Amino acid sequence: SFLETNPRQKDLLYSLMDSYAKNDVLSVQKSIVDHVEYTLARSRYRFDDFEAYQATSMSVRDRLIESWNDTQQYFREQDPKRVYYLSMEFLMGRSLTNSLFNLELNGTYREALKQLGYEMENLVEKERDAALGNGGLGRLAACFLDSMASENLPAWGYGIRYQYGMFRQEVIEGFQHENPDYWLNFGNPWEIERPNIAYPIKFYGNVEILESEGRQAFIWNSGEEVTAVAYDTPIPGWNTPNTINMRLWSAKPSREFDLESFNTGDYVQAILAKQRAETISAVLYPDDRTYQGKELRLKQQFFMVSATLQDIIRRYLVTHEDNFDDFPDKVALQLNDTHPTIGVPELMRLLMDEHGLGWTKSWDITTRVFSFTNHTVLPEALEKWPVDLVENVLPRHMQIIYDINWRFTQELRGIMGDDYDTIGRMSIIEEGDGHKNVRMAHLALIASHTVNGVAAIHSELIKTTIFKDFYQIMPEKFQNKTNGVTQRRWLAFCNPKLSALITETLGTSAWIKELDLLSDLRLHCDDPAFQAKWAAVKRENKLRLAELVKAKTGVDVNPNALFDIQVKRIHEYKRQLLNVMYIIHRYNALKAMTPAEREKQVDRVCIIGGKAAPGYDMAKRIIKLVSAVGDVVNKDPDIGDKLKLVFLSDYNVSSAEIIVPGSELSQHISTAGTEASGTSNMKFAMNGCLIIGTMDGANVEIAEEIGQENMFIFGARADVVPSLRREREFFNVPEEFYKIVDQIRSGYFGWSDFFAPVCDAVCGAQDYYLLANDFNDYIRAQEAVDENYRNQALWTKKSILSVAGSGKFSSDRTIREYAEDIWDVKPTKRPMPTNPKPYG
Ligand code: IMP
Ligand code: B1N
Repeated sequence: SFLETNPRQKDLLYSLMDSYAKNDVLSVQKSIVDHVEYTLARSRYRFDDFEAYQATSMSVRDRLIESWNDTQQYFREQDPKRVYYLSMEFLMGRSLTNSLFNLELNGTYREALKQLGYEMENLVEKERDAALGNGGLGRLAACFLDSMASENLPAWGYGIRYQYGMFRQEVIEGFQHENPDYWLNFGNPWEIERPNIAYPIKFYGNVEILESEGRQAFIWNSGEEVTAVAYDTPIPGWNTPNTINMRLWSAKPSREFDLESFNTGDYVQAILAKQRAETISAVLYPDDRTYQGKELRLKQQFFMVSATLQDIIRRYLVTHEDNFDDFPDKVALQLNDTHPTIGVPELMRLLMDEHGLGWTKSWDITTRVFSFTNHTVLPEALEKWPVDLVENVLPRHMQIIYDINWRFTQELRGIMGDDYDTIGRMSIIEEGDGHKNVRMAHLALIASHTVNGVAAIHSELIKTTIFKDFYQIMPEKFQNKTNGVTQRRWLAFCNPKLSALITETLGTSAWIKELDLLSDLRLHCDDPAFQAKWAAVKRENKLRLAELVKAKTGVDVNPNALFDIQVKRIHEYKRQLLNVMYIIHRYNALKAMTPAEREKQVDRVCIIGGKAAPGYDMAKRIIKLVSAVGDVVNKDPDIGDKLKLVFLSDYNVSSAEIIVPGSELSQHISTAGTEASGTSNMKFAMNGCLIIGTMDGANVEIAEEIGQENMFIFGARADVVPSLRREREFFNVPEEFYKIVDQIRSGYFGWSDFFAPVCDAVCGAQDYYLLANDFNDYIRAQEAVDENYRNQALWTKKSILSVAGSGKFSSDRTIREYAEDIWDVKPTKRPMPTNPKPYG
């Protein structure tokens, strides 16, 4: 290389940067003020909180880049097997606090800023959330990045740099309004644009088949080409010098000129057509768990995986000169649900058409690198692309999918003969009245060496429901990887007071890396002095949450009340409606009491929050119902502080960081068998919040770890749900339930016509999610909540035991399992940095 033949330049370059950025208070101040002056071009004598936030972030970013560069350099030298996490969503939230803590620079920066006249708390609030995800699936990807960095894995996240993330929700008179989230408006200090890491992405056109030397060559003449440009975000690990990378692709017009428009002289039209390329990465689809057969979405998926695979192959070839034999030993590709599955035929195409490998070799490589995570059994979420659409947008890929399917169905015939029913059910192509669809889950399963569910119950369910036929013939592919969350963001940083108390009590902060250590808190659960400290922390966190509620809703809530929370996407299967119906029941009961009786009841503040997909009519009606019930309850002078109900708008990662620590009871009440895992349940438990929930998703394992006696479990179990749906012979005749439905229907809360469809959806055979069946048992569980809350010592003990039992739910544990059982990647920790910097 240039430097090797020019040792003098190398000496010069080294002497210019022979040490790492210094991390004493004065150096940090200098670096912040330098950024104010030279990067922001503001006056170093006067800059506001937002500018201080920007300059601070850029100063932190300088330090992240050092660590990032050295880590990537080390990975290049070591050339370990790398894992690539492919996801259409990364719900990262804010970065400042997380970066400062992971770099162990929080104290220094806080002090540096204080001396300059700025409070860290205020600057932190200036950061916009990076909300490139819908909910659990996208947040899981973000927790995984944190854990992969902290576990020193040679890992990458790959996704899309949407210009508009998850919409900002405003609730006006109970109705949801969606506002665009143009999060990049004031710049994003955490990303680094890589203009020279760019790949062409093709769409449309046709495929030519050329015969040469007895072999067929396939030439894809595309009809549209865009460029994918890389933007990198450094992801620092905790307590390690490693910093890994999240690479997001942004669509730019390609440099190639569209020949036809050029020749016809329509220069301006040609430019405008190019400009439209940028729409590919413009916006995140806000439809959580519902599949929409939109062409743009397919183009987004292909755009992401094509750029990613080209980048991965380029990286591989740097050290493996045109020989793909070792590719499966160097590359693991994880599909986060089916969304990146078009990467399967794209890898086949790249290997065959661009790199000249044969089918057999390409298929062998493909099936050794891909693994697939399923996140839902809800039929409306399963991706099925119309064959016509795929043929039009990606003609070569449709051919390859047909070829994969032909070979697969031949294999099936070898196994099961002429059982065409089963073969038809398993085929990648779904045939139905004139329409053909590509079943992406089948493609993902066939091409992957492993498929996993995200909680034990869910991993069992996929074997008996959506993937039953596949489980019969390839049981060895099926695994479980119970989800987890990062305890750095979700306990250590978002709940500093509880975190300090835990560290003091355990005598170590090692739990921030080894969460199982929390189990020793059990030794202290009966100690009244410890309980008092624990309760005092919870109270402070409740006050913080009460401030948030006041700021957002104008409602004053009583901090002595039980804080009861349900925050998550609004969806019928999550049964926010069941929660509201119980609140109505509670309200009716309070109204029927004498003032003296009423006085004896436990005070409750009920908080419901979450976004509805913009096209999800029922979910929007449910939001309106929450507001309407809240309006009646909150204004009723008989009720006062006994019961409050608020809808907290625009629930997102940074509001969750306040809500979770301040909650006492949290609701995870999906119909058993519908919530694949849930991850907020883990966060709430980790922060000493008790769970009321069904035996669904990860709740089942949380109950195993924490003990059912420390939770409020109710409702039908998953194994009886199908027969309950069929037979409708409920365990209890829920008379009370139907009375409440009628109360809503009759206009007690206003809007009777508007709520009629909501009422219809839970009556009789329409009640798919079995609200009526579970209602009485839910009331029983809620009564147990009150009884427990009256005994504050008992409640606090259960709160301590919740935290003590949450060690399993660290995403570090999840990632270690993926690394060992699926990816076969090993920790690759770079040596600790030394000053002066190593030369070479
Ligand atoms: P769950 O569905 O309750 O398990 O929530 C999944 C996680 O997604 C939450 O804990 C939040 O951290 C995150 N999240 C952020 N914004 C949203 C949102 O608008 N809806 C749902 N989840 C969100
Ligand atoms: O993934 C989470 C789980 O904890 C939740 O239980 C599960 O519901 C969630 C299509 C999805 N499943 N499917 C989606 C999201 C966006 C989209 O366009 C489907 N999200 C989940 C993490 O495992």
